[in-house]
Amino acid sequence: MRSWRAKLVAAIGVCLAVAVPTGASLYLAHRQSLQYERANADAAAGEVLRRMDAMGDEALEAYQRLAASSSVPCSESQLSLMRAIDTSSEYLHATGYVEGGKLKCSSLGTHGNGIDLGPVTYTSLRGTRIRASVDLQLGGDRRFLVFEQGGYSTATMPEMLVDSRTPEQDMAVGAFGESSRVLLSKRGGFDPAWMTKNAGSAGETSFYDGRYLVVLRRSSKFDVTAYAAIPEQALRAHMLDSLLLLMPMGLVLGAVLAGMVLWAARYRASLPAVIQGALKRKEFTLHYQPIVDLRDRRVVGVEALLRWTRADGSYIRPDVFIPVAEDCGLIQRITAYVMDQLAIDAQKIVRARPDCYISFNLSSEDLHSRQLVDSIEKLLAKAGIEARNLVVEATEHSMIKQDMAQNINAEIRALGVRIAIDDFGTGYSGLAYLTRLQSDFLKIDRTFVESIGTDSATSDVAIHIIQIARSLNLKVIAEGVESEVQAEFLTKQGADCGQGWLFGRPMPLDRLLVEILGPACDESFVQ
Ligand code: G
Ligand code: G
Ligand code: MN
Repeated sequence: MRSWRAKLVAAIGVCLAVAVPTGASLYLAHRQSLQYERANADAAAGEVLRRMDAMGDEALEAYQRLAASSSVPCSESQLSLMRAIDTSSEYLHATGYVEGGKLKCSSLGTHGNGIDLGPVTYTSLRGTRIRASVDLQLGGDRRFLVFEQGGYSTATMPEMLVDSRTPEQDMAVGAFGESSRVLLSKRGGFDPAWMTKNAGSAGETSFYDGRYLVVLRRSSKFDVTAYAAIPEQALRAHMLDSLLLLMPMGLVLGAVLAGMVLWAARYRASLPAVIQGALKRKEFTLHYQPIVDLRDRRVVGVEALLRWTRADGSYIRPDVFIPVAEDCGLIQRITAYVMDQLAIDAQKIVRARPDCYISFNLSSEDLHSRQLVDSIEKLLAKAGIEARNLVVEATEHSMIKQDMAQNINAEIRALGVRIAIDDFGTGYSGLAYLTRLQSDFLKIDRTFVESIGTDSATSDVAIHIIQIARSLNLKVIAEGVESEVQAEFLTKQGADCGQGWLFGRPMPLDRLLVEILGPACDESFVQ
């Protein structure tokens, strides 16, 4: 059942390891190509807009210069001014004089009765009369964009506004009158629906209409909007390019991740056998971490913590192998091992400090078997220590089968051995349960000590746990105390003891005996 579940978890892990990077590379390719194309379209629309604005500026300047010159319309001096304007401007093909809708004369010469310019297509917001497609009768079928204001006119070849090179060959570009919605110049495909989209207050917008990715840029000066549009095929081609670049990376990453998942699964599957071997070869050792009275910082106890260094020197953390041992039914053998070692070490600790206690950790399986009580009795006898020198630590979680655990708890306490509830606050048992359970110490989990003084949601939990413990007459041990600030806060709130790097890290027995167990323990913690 367990191996079946482990296989399922591994299979799901492998699927995710492959699917996530592959999916991510697809998504990235899509996003990247869209971003790239949008930037291209934006640059192209920007270029059209720049030319439209430049042409508008040139036209305005031409009307001003012609109006300012006091020469008679169509006089020789005015024609030469028109020619001068033409040569100095980039986008104006011709400047001229208009009367009654007819071009009487221009920089190209006089036109007799005048060339009929045809109907005005629309009048812009600033009053310029615009004719979108005028035959100036210069031969051929060339059509001009003619602007007229105050009797003077300018003519531009619309192709000039859109003939710039674009990175995408099939990019469509053009410009239209913003308020009139009249197309002024275009190259490539066009959809009148684009003109109905509002470029917004920023004067710029982009959208995908199902066939084209379109960018609109509205002039801040004139009543015109430029656009650039990239057809779907071009988008797809670029997307494919990005994908060809990103997909192999995604696949390699997926394969590496899948390999890691498989490795981790196999490693975990092989651990039970390795743990059994380690028990035989005695690769486990116990380290001890001091527990101090918070008022005077004197050592009142030590917690035994299991350490596993393999023959090859690699270190395996208890949070890795303890859950595996619990899963595969090896935890009771580990506990027996710990208690064997403890019998030897406890004797030395108590000899050095008769008023100190030693605590050790139990798992849920341990608390479900009466054998534990016998083992504890044997341990006390073998070590030659008193019951008051021993404390067992059990997590809330480990007491799930409440009735069973409650009975064994009671028997342990009947021996005079005290019980600490470990990692308090991380389990899920109710308060009612805590009142029924007989115990002596409550250990505040280090996550709640860590958050002291921060504005995280759990920063007040330590205060509440201390209050609960006091109302139940339990001594409070705060775990994971790393700073003076935490220690002072906990002392002020009424916690009794502290354990953590501030007072001492877990260490081998010989170091504990030399460095920590100096002055006598505080009597009040030993009954
Ligand atoms: O100190 P350390 O990081 O090694 O502890 C990690 C976890 O392993 C802690 O939750 C601790 O309670 C648990 N642990 C350490 N030693 C033992 C042990 O001997 N038995 C059990 N069941 N758990 C232990
Ligand atoms: O059994 P328990 O879950 O209480 O184990 C205590 C755990 O906390 C061990 O893993 C131990 O190494 C670790 N620990 C002890 N003191 C500190 C500390 O001050 N800071 C941190 N981060 N971990 C600590
Ligand atoms: Mn513990």
